[in-house]
Amino acid sequence: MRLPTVADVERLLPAPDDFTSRARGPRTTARVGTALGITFGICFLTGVWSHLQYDPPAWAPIGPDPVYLYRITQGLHIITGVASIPLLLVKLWSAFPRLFIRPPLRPAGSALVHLLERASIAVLVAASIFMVASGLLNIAQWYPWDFSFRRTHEAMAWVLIGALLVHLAVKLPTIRAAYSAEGEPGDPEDDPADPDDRDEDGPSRRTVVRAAGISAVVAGVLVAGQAVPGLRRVSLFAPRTSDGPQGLSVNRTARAAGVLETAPSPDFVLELVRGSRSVSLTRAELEALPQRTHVLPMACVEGWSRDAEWTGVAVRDLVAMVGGDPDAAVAVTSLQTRGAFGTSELPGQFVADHRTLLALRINGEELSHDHGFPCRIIAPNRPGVLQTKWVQRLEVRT
Ligand SMILES: Nc1nc2c(c(=O)[nH]1)N[C@H]1C(S)=C(S)[C@@H](COP(=O)(O)O)O[C@H]1N2
Ligand SMILES: [Mo]
Repeated sequence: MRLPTVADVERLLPAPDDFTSRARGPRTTARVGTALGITFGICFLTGVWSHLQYDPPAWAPIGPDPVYLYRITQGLHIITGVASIPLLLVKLWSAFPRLFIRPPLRPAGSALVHLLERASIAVLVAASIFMVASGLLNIAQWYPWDFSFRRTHEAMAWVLIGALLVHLAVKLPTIRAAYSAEGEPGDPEDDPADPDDRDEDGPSRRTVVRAAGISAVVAGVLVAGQAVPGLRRVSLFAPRTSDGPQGLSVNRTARAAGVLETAPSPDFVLELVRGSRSVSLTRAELEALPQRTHVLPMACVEGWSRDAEWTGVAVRDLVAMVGGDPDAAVAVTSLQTRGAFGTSELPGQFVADHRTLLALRINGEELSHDHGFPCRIIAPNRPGVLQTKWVQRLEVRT
């Protein structure tokens, strides 16, 4: 028995011409690719923005205004990310036959160029799939990995955008040609009288491009209800549209945070610390301080967001009680014993804003245990993960 040769294996693989669907090919790929470029572009920019809001650098001090900014950018991030999924699938399908192009073996130079181009596409496809999959799993709050979601998702975004730019540069002539072929007389894909055309299989290019576009819009609408009030009822795919207690979803429950006993305890006191000065306040004492009420959104990184009416003590009033400046930064610590997000840092501009509250009530009711009883932070234009619940200690930085 002889071993199969390269030529034997080659004969078993399909060739690009074996794929007969007339809807595949550069014109479909270019159109769906343009749409995908737009959704990926918005998703990338809003993602970078989210990282800046999460951890504002000194050169980009992001403040409390506009109040709804993060709600909008992060809503868009999730909507465009999800809308990318059908576009990505159709694009891969339309270019799939090209995977079977036999690389030129000579001259060595063109073989190398071919290899590099394929490698960049491999990186692009792998990064795209990783971004979409890790983003979706994060929305579902399922972390079947050991790495930090935030750091890895961000690092891969840069890999993706780099590979995308290389891909665009390499394909620019093909993309141009694909667009300029549109509407030319004798366009074989659109001529039902063309006998060649009738031999080919499947739906037309127009049908496929249109279906990809409609699927992207439908996918986007299905998650949009997490953030857009009017779409709530049609958003079947939004994992957290359902009203949680007091009209607001819950990400981490009191049980998951390990505060079931400490948070409702009658011994609870809020510690207010500045240098060597410190003040302890019971919940009743907090309630006796001047209260303010503001309507502010809760906007989670996972794309869900909702307005609520919050009532509590302005953080700047508390800072003043220990003699701090009205725009001093404040370190927030919660009672939480398990998992991430138990602490946060309020930059000075948020403290200075009288809408930044240590909230005691939501929508007119006492905070429920899952929403952060006895007290929680709520500030305008902040990512949800920084709106710390079950606050136990506020330390003024100056
Ligand atoms: N201590 C603590 N606070 C927290 C969290 C947490 O895990 N621990 N989760 C945050 C996240 S990710 C969000 S989106 C908001 C949600 O607030 P809610 O559960 O009251 O709707 O709380 C934030 N506050
Ligand atoms: Mo969140």
